[in-house]
Amino acid sequence: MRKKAKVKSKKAKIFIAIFAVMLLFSTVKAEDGYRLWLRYDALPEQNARIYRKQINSIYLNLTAGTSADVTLDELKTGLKGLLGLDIAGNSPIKNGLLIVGTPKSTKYIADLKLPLGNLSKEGFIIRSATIQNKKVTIIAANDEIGTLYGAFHFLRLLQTLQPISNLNITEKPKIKLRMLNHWDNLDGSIERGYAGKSLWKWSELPDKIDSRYRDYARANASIGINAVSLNNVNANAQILTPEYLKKVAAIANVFRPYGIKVFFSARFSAPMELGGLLTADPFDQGVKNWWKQKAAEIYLVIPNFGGFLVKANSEGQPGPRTYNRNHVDGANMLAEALASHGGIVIWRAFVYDMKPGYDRAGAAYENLQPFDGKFASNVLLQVKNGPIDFQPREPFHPLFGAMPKTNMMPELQITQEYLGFSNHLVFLADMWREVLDSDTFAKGKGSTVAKVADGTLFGSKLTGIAGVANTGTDQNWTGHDFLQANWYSFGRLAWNHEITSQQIADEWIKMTLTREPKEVALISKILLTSHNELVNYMTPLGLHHQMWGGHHYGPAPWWNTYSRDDWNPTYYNKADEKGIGFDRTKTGSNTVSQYFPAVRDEFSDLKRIPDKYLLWFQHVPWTYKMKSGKTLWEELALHYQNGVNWARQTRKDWEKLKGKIDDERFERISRKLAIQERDAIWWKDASLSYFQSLNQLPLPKGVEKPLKTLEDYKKIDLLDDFARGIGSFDENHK
Ligand code: BDP
Repeated sequence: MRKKAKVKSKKAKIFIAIFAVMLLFSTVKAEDGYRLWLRYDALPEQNARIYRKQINSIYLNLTAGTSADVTLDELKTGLKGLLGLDIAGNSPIKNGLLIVGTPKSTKYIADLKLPLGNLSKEGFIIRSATIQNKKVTIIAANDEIGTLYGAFHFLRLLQTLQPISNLNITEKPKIKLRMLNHWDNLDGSIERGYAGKSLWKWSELPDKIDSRYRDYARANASIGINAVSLNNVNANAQILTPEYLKKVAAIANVFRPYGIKVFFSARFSAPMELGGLLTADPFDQGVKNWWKQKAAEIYLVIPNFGGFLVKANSEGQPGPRTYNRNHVDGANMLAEALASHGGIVIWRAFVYDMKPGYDRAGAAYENLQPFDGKFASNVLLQVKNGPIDFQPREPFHPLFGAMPKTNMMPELQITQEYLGFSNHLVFLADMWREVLDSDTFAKGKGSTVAKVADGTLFGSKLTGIAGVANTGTDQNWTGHDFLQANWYSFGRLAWNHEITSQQIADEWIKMTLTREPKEVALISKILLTSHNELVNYMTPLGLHHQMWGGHHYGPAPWWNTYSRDDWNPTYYNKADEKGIGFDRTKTGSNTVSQYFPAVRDEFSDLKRIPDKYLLWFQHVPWTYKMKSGKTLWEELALHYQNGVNWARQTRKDWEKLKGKIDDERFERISRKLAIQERDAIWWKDASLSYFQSLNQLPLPKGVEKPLKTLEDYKKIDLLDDFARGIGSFDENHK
């Protein structure tokens, strides 16, 4: 008996030991994506050994504010993880010392007389130096927040295995306000959010502070994001109540050391909804007073409050035009309420009203351009990258360059409302580069959108760029592990719009997935080809808004039943038996004339317009001979097919990475890539079936026949989980 019991307990012990090891292993190696690009796992020993000779201790003596703690914390965590170093904060001068501070806080830095002059608060210098005959590295800035950005930059050098022996880096952000816009509702849902619920737990706040707020702030600071608007632009006035202001203040407190200011969307009719006023007319004294008092109340609770983001008179939102006032009247009234507190108003230019025979692409320009020079100096006009609405590809918005006396801020969408939600891998840095590099010709050649955004074209002092966030409560933050790269890219480009998408891809891959050169090259090929190919299988050659209305996921080029014409795909493709495309030239809506002459002339000329914008600006016969010598129909069909081929090839490429990255992420990404391939085929087949039903032309060689009939595609209920790819994929996939 006793022997048996002993055997049993021995077995039990072994079992417990195995279980414990497994548990340890699973916690250490849990590759759930939560750590984003800030993983700090040990570097390969041969690299770490070299780095440890160059860095082995820290001197950080910042006392001015709270960013000091987080800077020290970050460096300690980073250097411990990457290099295995245990370091305290105040080592004496010796070889390998990392000195972090401002000229005010640190005499060593003051003595070096570094050219920090025009680096503002956020810039920094990282330099290798010799002090008292010892080789040290300096991270210096004018302000604590600059040292935090410098620390993240330095850690990135290690994470991406860059040399650090002879550093001479000077960085400062090109754009002042680098902002995420969350479209989060106060009930926890997210408009156009595909990665779970809202990160903000309003019912728990202000008493309970979710640990994710800090992790989120840290991730943002690591890429230079310094402003966050918390709630949906389709706003609920409740956020302006004293109860909610306390909650917002609690979030703002977590963000502050990370250099992040909080904003929120203010509902224009709040004085009526909360204040019991009978109007929200911006000229009404009672209304003005209400906003002034509200602003004072906000700043008492949140001293570094950023300001309001406002969607007015757009898609049912209230605004000044409800009272026969205009956008300037509304924006300036709010701006005045915030001005004495240093707050700003971000007024959205996403305004379009349906009129008979109108072209939605021209609406924002018509509504806002006439007000150039009239907005208060603390107003930023936030303009979407393209004239319609976050399509897979749009030409740049004609308002860029057209309002030289107005502070203007591009709005990009990181969340993939029209680009396959969090199911499709697409690297948006490429798309954003295309927009930022677009030449408006406002002041001759070289007047790029980037120069409008950074203020250098017209000398604007208040500059900004916003991205609609793709984060949520999913453990990996963004639903698809790869789409973390878009959050990362937005921050990097907002900081420096000159870095290439190749560089951003390389950094992100090395920090997040692998540093093995062969694998990095393969993954970066996937990333850098993805945007073009997604456009190919969804909306090639300038097609746009071909998604089924409402949720904007799958193809429905035949859809024409919305009461508002401009929500119907047929309104945008104008396809019939003879041809396809939206004529925006002189013979059509002529909204191409909103661009400066050089651009207008290029896009109006069938011979000169780049293929990628063709059907955006021109209505073209199916039989039109393209630059390639093929007909438009052949080209179009081949573009769809190319997109499908890419999706297939990408799955094959991904398979090659099995065993090269951890199984968890490998499997999760594999499943998403399978959905993407299925959807690419669906897009091609549904779109070509429809167009073919109009033009009756045969498919060119090399294009696969659709799997189903047009009627089958029309029947797919896009509201079911299968269609959106979030149902059980394996059951449904064929
Ligand atoms: C559209 C979205 C809608 C947003 C709107 C906006 O479909 O959910 O509210 O943009 O930007 O793309 O205000």
